[in-house]
Amino acid sequence: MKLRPTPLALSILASLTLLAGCSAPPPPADTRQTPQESADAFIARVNRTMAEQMPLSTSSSWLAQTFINDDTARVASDYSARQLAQLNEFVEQARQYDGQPMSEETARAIALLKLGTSMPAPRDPARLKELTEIATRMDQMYGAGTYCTGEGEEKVCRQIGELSEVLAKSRDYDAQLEAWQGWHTISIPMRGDYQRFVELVNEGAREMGYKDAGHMWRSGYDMDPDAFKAETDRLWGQVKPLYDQLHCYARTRLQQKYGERGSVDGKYLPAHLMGNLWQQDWSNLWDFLQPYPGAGDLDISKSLEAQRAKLFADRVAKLKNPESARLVEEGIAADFDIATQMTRLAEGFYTGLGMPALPESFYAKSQLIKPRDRDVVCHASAWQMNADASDVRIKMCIKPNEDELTTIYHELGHIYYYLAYKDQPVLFQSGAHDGFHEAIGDTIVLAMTPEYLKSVGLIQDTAVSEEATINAQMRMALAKVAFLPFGLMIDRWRWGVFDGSIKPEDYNRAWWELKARYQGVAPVQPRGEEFFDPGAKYHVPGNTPYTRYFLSHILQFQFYKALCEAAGHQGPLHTCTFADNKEAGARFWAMLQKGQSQPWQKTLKELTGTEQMDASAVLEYFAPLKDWLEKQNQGQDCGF
Ligand code: X8Z
Ligand code: ZN
Repeated sequence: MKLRPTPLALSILASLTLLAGCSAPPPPADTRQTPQESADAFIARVNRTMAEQMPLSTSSSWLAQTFINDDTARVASDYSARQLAQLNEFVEQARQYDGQPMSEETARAIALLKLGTSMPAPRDPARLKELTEIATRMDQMYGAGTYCTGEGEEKVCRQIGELSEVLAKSRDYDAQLEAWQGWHTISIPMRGDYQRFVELVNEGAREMGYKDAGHMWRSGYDMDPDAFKAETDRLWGQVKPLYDQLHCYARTRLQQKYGERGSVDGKYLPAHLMGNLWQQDWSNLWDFLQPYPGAGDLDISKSLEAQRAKLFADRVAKLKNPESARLVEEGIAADFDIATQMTRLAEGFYTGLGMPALPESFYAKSQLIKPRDRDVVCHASAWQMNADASDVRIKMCIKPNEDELTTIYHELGHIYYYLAYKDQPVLFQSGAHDGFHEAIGDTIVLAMTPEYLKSVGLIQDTAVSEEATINAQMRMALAKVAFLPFGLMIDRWRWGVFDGSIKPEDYNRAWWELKARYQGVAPVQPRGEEFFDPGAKYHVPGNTPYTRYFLSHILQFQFYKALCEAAGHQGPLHTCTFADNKEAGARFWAMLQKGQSQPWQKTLKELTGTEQMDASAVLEYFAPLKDWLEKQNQGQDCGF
């Protein structure tokens, strides 16, 4: 992850990105401290240096993720090392201001500087270099992850896209199991690297004055890190009863579909049957979890696939000589056309709120579809390439389905945050906290009601009935409620790994214990320590903190409710869309512009009237579904 300013999604750039790296050794004179430099002057110099160095370091990360090979890895590791060394130097220089009087703004900037990376690096140059090389290698290993079967001419290799597609579409028990297990082979070679990575970031965190890297991560929330942990427990307690109902319903349906094999020990959801490699989103099980088939057709994926098929057919119809090489070309062109149309649709939601159009360079420079000729990190991310945000991009491998469409809205949430806070000093160019950054696009996804989907031609009709309401609620719940315990368990695992309570010889056991405890999910065959299943989830090798997504899944309902109120919505919360509402857009934009310039509690209050994260808006939104689920689950032995 990047150093400070680079916001979160950047974060996604992961371990490599640290914000400002050096442009070339020796460090420019500006990075050296002059005697008697005031704290204000020091922070101004840090901001200036980071802004200057941002384009080169982000470009090196961009290349390493969009063109995976040893050369890009070498360059990216090198920039990451320079940047981390630079950060360590700035943090060291900042110590001289400890306890001195200074403006609130400068004190905040200095505090943020110390939290400027999720990959704190040892000061020792050899170990710092080792760390950045490991981080880059794990990131690229994940991106290049491939599962092959068969030999010679029979050899078939599949990457994350094809394997995910099996879980999304096939209902064959064994085909799903093979795809799931196949993907989990790609992380086996990461185990040693990860263990060393943990030692090195812990050393870096300790040198900065934290107990370990997890303690450092928990310190980034304008509150005591222990209180922060308690806060996540409290929020989880608020939503767990809703999750339990959804879990029980899904398990019953799985058992109806797969018999005894539909659950593990009659309690847990089988990891490979949830439509998603990590069981974090169950939307793909719509075919058999849909409460009322036919009541309100919400099959957006079908409609996007049809649009892509039409784009392809129109291209083929124009061909004079449709030989197979041309058909492949036209297929790729159609993939690109539909990906661009989906992105323009998402942009339209933001501009409809009164936000600016994306710069044209966004479309020229983004990676929207998977290139044919090389490995890339397909995991979606949003990039701010320079401090004035004149160059912003997304990197995705878009396919025409609902999941990907909502991910585009999510990524554009990051992009609009970058655009909104571009006039802040670099150290304040970040989300109010990282959960805010993750929540922007998702708040908009909540406003994609059936009425909105119809207005943009993604569904034909909106049905008004109790059945249709439950269907629409279930569609959201499979994405948002199913996610909640997953959002929490990843960092429960990493916090334990960083503080030493989870030992390397227990990495996998601890992982599955947490999956069982929080998500109620289990593998159908033993997953011993010969595997390293955490490494099969992007954010672990990518070193992106994950609690942000849990917080986002609470906050986005608070934001949504506030924006609905701003738009004058009357009636039940789940019926609101603020699409095209300029008042809601202005309120949202005002929040984004603040960036990280003030404590998040203040920012939250300005939008919602409260300083607390609170799941009551989640519960209000899903109240109809919760009632319905409780009725469905009557007589079942729920719980896990
Ligand atoms: O990683 C992401 C985004 C990029 S910040 C695509 N998300 C999490 C995930 O995929 O695991 C969004 C939801 C959760
Ligand atoms: Zn994100």
